[in-house]
Amino acid sequence: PYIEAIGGFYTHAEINAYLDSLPERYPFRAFVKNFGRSFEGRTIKVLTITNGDGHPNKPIILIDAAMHAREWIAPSMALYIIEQLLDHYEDNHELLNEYDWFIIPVVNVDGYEYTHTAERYWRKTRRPTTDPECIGTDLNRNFGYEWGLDEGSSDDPCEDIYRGEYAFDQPEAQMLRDVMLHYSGRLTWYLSLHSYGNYILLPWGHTKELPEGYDDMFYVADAGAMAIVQATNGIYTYGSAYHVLYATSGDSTDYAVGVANVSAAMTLELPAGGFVGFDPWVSQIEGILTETWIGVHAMALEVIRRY
Ligand code: 0X9
Ligand code: ZN
Repeated sequence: PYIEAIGGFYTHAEINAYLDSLPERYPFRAFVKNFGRSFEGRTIKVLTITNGDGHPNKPIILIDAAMHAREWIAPSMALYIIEQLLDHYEDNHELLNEYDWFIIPVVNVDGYEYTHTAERYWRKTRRPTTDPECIGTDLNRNFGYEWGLDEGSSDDPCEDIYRGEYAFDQPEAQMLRDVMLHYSGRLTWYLSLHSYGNYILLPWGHTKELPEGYDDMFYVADAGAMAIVQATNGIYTYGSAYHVLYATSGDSTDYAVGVANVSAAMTLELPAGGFVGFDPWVSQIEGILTETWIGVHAMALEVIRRY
């Protein structure tokens, strides 16, 4: 099944079928692992891309998307990155010389499916909560580092930033934790794709303090934002999430840096589109993906230079 990222939006089943087709099309360069199952039993797939030189234990660039179900441009961006690294390998081989890339196009698989079948602007998971009236937990408040702060998350199951009953009570967050811990020590850069707002958000989300290594992360974000701004005359804002956007407690980038030993972690909020921001017209997809790729490419080069 051939998918073209710029061609439209795709369901979880279509994306999984596409991922499964890649190892055969790109032997020795694309590998697919089923890393976990969602609450509703869907398989969550992790795609590994290498340059095929067989070198084990290279440092890793980890990218995920669709932690929030309605942010459809994010999994499309993950697919576009996959296309750049596989179909356009000749242009991008320097990104794969010293690094392997791990890409998880859909983390919140149940929520993502739900936005295709029932409620377009659903954000959270689909697991019932202690409140029979309200379903779903915000995966990006469920990670176990400084989890549970009232500034930046909610204990109310009916809120969109509900943090869950305890850290990692969501299987999808467990899956991402397990990937991070399994490859901890090799993980150099973790990029979490979200929408929207043209932000590159760095840790911490839970405090106004800055983490160790903030300066290097900042220069990576700077490289990405400046590359996009030069190409588009647009605006990108970058800095610590707490300062630039708002407080978040229990998010995946804080966990990556605070626990999983990731050198640089950031949240990329892609540009808005469509009626409400989360729903770009199909005609807007190509522009958003090509513009964002300029930034991701520049950040990857800066990571390679810096770490
Ligand atoms: O609130 C969030 O989870 C993210 N924004 S979104 O509109 N996609 O929901 C921002 C999270 C940023 N947190 C850190 N960088 N720590
Ligand atoms: Zn989001």
